[in-house]
Amino acid sequence: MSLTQTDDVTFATQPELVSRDETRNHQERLFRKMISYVYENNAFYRKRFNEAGITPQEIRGLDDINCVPMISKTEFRETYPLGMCCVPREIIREIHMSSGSTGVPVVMPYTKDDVKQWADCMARCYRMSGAAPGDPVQITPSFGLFNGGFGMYHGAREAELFVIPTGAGNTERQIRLARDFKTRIFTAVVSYGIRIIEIMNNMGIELPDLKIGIFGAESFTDAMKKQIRNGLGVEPFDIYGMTETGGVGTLGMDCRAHQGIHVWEDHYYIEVADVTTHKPVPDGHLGELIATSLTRQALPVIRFRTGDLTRIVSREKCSCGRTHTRIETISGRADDMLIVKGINFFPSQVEQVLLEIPGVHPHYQIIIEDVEGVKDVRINVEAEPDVTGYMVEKHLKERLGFSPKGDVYKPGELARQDGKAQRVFYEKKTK
Ligand code: DLL
Repeated sequence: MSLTQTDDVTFATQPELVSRDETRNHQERLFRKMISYVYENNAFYRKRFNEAGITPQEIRGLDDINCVPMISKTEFRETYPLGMCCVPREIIREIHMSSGSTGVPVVMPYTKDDVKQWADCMARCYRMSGAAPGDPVQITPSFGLFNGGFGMYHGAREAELFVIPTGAGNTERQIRLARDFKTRIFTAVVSYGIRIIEIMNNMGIELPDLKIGIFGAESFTDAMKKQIRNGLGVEPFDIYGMTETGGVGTLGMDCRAHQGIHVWEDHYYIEVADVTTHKPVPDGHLGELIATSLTRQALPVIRFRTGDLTRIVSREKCSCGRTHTRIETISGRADDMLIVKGINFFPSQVEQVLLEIPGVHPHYQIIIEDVEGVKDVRINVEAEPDVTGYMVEKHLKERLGFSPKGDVYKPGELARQDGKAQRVFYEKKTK
C-alpha cells in the first residue's frame, strides 16, 4: 500500500495518512455527534450549553465551534469526582488523575473503548518512532494514578512490544535491566532522561542497544533534546498528552522528521487561541492549545483550555507522509509565566539559555523570592568547576535581558524529584 493511498482501507488502518479533506469530513461528522452526545448524557454539559443559549441542533459543524463554551481544569475540579462523566459508573474500567496546585484532583474515567482508543494512539506513537513488534521497551514513568506508566503500557501491548514495566525510581536497577534485557526503546518523563545519563556515567555502564527515547510530561527544549541524544545515544521523541484528553500520547508526538508534533486529528480537534481573549490566533502565532475529544466515551472534553502554549507549525503533508497538523513543542504553560521586575519569562526559556553555557548541567532551580511583596529571582545551577556565577549571570543578562543572582553547585548537589521535576520554588521573606 502506498503512503498516499486514501481509500477507506487506509482510513481504517492508517488514518494519519489520508487527505486533509477526508480528515476534516471525519472531524465534522464526529464533532456534531459529540456535541449531541455530551448534551444528552451529561447534566454539566447540558447546563453549560443552556447557559450559553445553544442547542446541539444549532451547532452545524466545526465552523460554529466558537459558539460552544470552553472548559478548563476549574470545571473538572468543580465537578469532582465524576460530575463530567457521560457514562454510568458500571462501565468505567479505569481512572487516572492529576493533582494540581489546588489539591482537588482532575479525574479521567475510561470505558473499555476509551482504553482501546488510548492504546491505539500510544501504539501509533511507538510505531512512528520506528518501534517494531518484539522490541524491548522500558517504561519508567510511574504506574498509578499518573497516566504515564499505564498509557505507555497499554500502547506497548497494542504495538506488540516486549514490555519491561519498571515504573519510576531505582535508577541503578533501571540501568542494569536496560543492559540485561537489551532495552531498545526507553520511555520517561524528560528530566528522568537526564537522571539516567548521570547515573549511567557514574556506574560506567553503556547501553548500546538503546535506540529510541520517548520523552514528555515536561517541556522538552532543543537544548535538552541534544543532551539526551548525546548522553543516552537515542533518537529523542517528544510525546504529548494530558489527563484531560485521556493521557500520554493521545494528542500526538513528533515523527522521525522532527518538524513538530503530529496531532492525532482523527481523535482530537485542536485550536490555538489567544491566552486572554480566547479568540483564535493565526497559524504560526503562539497561543494556548484548545482540545476537543472526538472519539472518547466516558469523559470527552469539549474545547478544553489545556493551558499549554504552542503554535501551528504546518498543516501541509510532512515528509514522513502524514497529513496530520503539526504543532511546535510545548514552550510552557500560560500559568507558568513568571513576571519579575516587569520582565516576563518562562522556565523553559531559562533552561534553553542555561544549557547553552558549556559546562552547565541540566539541573537548575528558579527561586522566586518575595520580600514583603517585592519579587526577585535567583537561579541556582549545577555545573563543572570552571563555570562561575558571573558567567551564568552574564549569559542570562545577554539572552533574557535580566541578570538574576544565584549559586553554582557541583553536579548532583541540587535535590531531584521522582516524576516531574520541580524547577520553580517560591520563598517568602521579610526585610
Ligand atoms: O504528563 C502525560 C504524559 C505522561 C505525557 C508522560 C508525556 C509523557 P498530566 O500529568 O496530566 O499528563 O500533565 C499534562 O504536562 O498539560 C503539559 O503542560 C505537560 N506536558 C505533557 N507532555 C508534554 C510535552 C502527562 N511533550 C501536562 N512537552 C500538559 C511539554 C508536556 N509539556
